[in-house]
Amino acid sequence: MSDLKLHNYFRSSTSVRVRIALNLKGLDYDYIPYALLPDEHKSETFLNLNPQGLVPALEIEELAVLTQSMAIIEYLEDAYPEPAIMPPDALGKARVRSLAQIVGCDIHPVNNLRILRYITDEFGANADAKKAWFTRWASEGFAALETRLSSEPETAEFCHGSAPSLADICLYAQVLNNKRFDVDPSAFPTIMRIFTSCDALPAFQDARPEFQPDAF
Ligand SMILES: N[C@@H](CCC(=O)N[C@@H](CS)C(=O)NCC(=O)O)C(=O)O
Repeated sequence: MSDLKLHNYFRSSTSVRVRIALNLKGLDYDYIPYALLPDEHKSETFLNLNPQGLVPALEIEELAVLTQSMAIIEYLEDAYPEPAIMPPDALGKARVRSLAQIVGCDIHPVNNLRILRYITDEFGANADAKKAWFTRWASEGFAALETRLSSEPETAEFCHGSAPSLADICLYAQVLNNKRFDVDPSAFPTIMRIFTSCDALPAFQDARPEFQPDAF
């Protein structure tokens, strides 16, 4: 039993993000799964934790329930500063947040399960249309991310220097998501090079969907 309980789902990319951050910080946590397809995240039990009905939520025993993956990760950074996943300087922090938010604010939200369900239920989108929708927004965001990462001098082994940061966490989780929808990675060589660097680290590997207890 740990003081930290992660309410999440194996395939959820926002859950992947938080699992990576917990792993990078070397924190043990209890894994509490919610299957999204049968809507377990809409159950009274989960809505009591997060009225938004979205995973992940990080429960800190007797203290708080945190929601929103970026806020959870920034909490972990504040509460457990080592190893750092944000640069020390203000400009570096702004750059890392900006890269991370291309994924977190501009790619992921429009491709979430509830959006894909909505375009299916309200507008009759079939599997091909959903794939086209997903690819449109993922590719547009990744094109900008690729341009920045390939041209900005702060990019090195990882998005920002030689250690993984919040930007790498978001990049990694989104690359895994893109694979599910067959988004062609060939246009994004820098992103894929950084993905490979991340994938070599156990903290990232161990967070992959296929290694979670609820994976099927
Ligand atoms: N901005 C939120 C998004 C959370 C989110 O959308 N989670 C997805 C899984 S990746 C979810 O719970 N989807 C359920 C649904 O769309 O019904 C975060 O970063 O935590």
